[in-house]
Amino acid sequence: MDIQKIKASFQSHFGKDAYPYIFFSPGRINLIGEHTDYNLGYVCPAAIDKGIYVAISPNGTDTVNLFAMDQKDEPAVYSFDIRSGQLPALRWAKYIYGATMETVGNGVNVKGYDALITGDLPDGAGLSSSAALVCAFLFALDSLFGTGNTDRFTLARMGQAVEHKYLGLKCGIMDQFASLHGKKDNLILLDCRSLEYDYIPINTKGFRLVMLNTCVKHALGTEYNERRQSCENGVAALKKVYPAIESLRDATVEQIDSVKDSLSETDYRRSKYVIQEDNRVLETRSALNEGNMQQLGDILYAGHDGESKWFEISCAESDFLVQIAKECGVTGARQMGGGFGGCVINLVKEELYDNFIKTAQKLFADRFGHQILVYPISVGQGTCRLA
Ligand code: GAF
Repeated sequence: MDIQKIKASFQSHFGKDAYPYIFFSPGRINLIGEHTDYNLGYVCPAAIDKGIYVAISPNGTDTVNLFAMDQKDEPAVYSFDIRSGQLPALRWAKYIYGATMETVGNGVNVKGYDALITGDLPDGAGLSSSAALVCAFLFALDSLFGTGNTDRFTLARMGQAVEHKYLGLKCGIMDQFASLHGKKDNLILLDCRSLEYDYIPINTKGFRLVMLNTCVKHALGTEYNERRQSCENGVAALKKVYPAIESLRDATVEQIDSVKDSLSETDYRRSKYVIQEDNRVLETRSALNEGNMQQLGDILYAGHDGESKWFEISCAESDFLVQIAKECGVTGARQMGGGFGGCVINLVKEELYDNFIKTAQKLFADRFGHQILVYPISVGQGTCRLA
């Protein structure tokens, strides 16, 4: 993205004298560990080099004026009074209102500001555009009106609170954590209970990581929260027999099997998926450390199978792409993110790459009547001020 162009757009929208600061927060991929974060387990995300850019300047009033220049689904302009306590009706503005209110709640004396939002991250693609938006604002408001020293763990928790309180999505902490803690060319192995994390350099020599966007958009909501409820039901059943269990992170496959009869079939299946997915993240760490790409690929396929059949968060388009990947000899593939569409991540041998992409594009278009989008993965830095 061209910073000068962003500044020029800001100035033409808000008036020539305005001179904005520019902040950036990235989207994320997740190699493995889906729906494990709110079960206090493990995840393996990374920030990507695409994200949300915010040009922002205090305006000396109590009013926040927003211009979301790429917005197509809803009106692109919105204003609110910081003291009104009125949740915006526009979905995109809710995130910014929430980030503003959480910053106020963190003891910062936030004043009115003008802000332009733009970016190069597709929304609804499972790449966490909403976490990128929220983290960009949390970081910017802390820098502009606070000390700028709020630690990134706190900002990640505030970002999660925005989803919970203002959007009603009972998400975990992975997306906000990854956006804020991204490091170029590194995956993050995060323990979502302790928030201890390790950076793992991405070393996939001879292979490429590529995302194929099904272009099936799905704003996470009821179905996501239902999955979380199933997991909580699983924990409640386990706790009766194993009182030390506080979350699915603490349970083994044998333990969930032993309480199968006290759960609905759906809650049992979903809880078991989470326990197995947690194990897959830990196996992924070993596979990466040993450079065992075949093992990593097998884990990705097993993860997709679990998402599709056990946790029920896949869709026909994602299943189709994973099947094509298998048939083309791709080492591993799975749907990525919260579910119900978005991107499939693929680990492909260099020499198979071109044929795989061509075949996937053709077969997908023949079957579903629209194109997939292809994004080679480039892992970048976390939230920062650019100017
Ligand atoms: C969404 C949520 F926001 C994350 O917290 C996580 O649960 C993810 O879905 C699934 O792994 O992105």
